Amino acid sequence: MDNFKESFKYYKRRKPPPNFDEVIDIRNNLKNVCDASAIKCLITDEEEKSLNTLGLRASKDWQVFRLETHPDLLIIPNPFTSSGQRRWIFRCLLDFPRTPNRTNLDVHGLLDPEQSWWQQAISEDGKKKDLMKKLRWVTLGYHHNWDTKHYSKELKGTMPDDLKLLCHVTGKILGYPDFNAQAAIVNYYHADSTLAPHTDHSELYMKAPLFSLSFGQSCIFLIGEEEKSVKPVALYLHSGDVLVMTGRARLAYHAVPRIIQAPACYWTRELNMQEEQSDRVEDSGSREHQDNGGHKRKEDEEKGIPEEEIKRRESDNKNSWFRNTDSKQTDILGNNETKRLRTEDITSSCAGTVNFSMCKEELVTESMLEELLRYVEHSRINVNVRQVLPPGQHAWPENYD
Ligand SMILES: O=C(O)CCC(=O)C(=O)O
Repeated sequence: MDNFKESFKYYKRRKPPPNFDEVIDIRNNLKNVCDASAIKCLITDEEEKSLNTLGLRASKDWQVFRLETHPDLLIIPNPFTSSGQRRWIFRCLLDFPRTPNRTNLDVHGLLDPEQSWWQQAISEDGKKKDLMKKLRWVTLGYHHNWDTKHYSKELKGTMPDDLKLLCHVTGKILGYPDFNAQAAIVNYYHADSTLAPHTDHSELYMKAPLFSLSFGQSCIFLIGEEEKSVKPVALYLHSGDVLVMTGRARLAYHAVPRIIQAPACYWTRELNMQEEQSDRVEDSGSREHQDNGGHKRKEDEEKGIPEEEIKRRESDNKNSWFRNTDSKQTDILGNNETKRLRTEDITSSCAGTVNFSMCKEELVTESMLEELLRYVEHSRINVNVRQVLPPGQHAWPENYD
């Protein structure tokens, strides 16, 4: 009996909608979940510094959980800052879907290889062809052939350095210091998209963990065992969540039966906060509140906002791309106009970072920025990163086709 399929169909169902009571939501309830933060390993100062560059919070602020039923499945609820999330969203939309990386649109001849998917998708012609909705996947590094279920020895794009570094440092924190990201599949989901039950077994080396980063809209993720007869467990994945499949979970059936509206725009959180603060300033008529972090903290405490959330907000604020200088900070808080996204802040912040290459050259106009954020208001992006070859092995076996 395929109990996995039954659960998949159940959570996919529209009429009547399923009951979501059993779905694990780590942000709200730790039922069936264990705190595994104690497994975190030390990283070097250099690596710790790189976290900030990669849009991640300090490792001491990360939480790690395991499911009671699946102790090899590790979940880090949103280790990203809001600006970090935006940065990765832009990477996935502006940079990754372009030659030499491969997309599902290549075989249809719908894309001009000289231009990025995004440039074409926002053009009048691209809108007619509905290119925005038609992009379903991009492969980075070794290309995965969906028909043969094999990686291609020859068809290989570059693995972006920032993504490699992100997985390397995250792996090190979780006790997998040798992880080497060699291939990634970036999945693009819309409201009605699903990903059918499957296992990931095309990699020649299955002992390495698999890293899965989620951005934009939320989803229900099902994780079972190696046999389809085992009924899977359902959990929510929200924007910024990092799922790491190790050990038995690495071999387990999994699927995405449903995209769910995100409970919050985690990727614009600190911008919303600034709006809130700015509104508050306008309400109170006093500008003294603006830079008074202590006051804000006290107010949040009085409102009953949990300590972890307060810290997260403080850290978001500190790391925000939109607060490059003190004078800007005052401006942002005091001036209505600065409630909007500031293109020039994004581009200049991008320019200062390692390998977030496209952002610095690309014409990120205000309308484009709005369009980028609109995309994730309706869609989910998942970056699924794998090691393909065993450690130290660079060549493919002779008989690999
Ligand atoms: O979208 C997800 O969370 C899972 C993606 C996945 O399982 C895959 O790409 O193989």
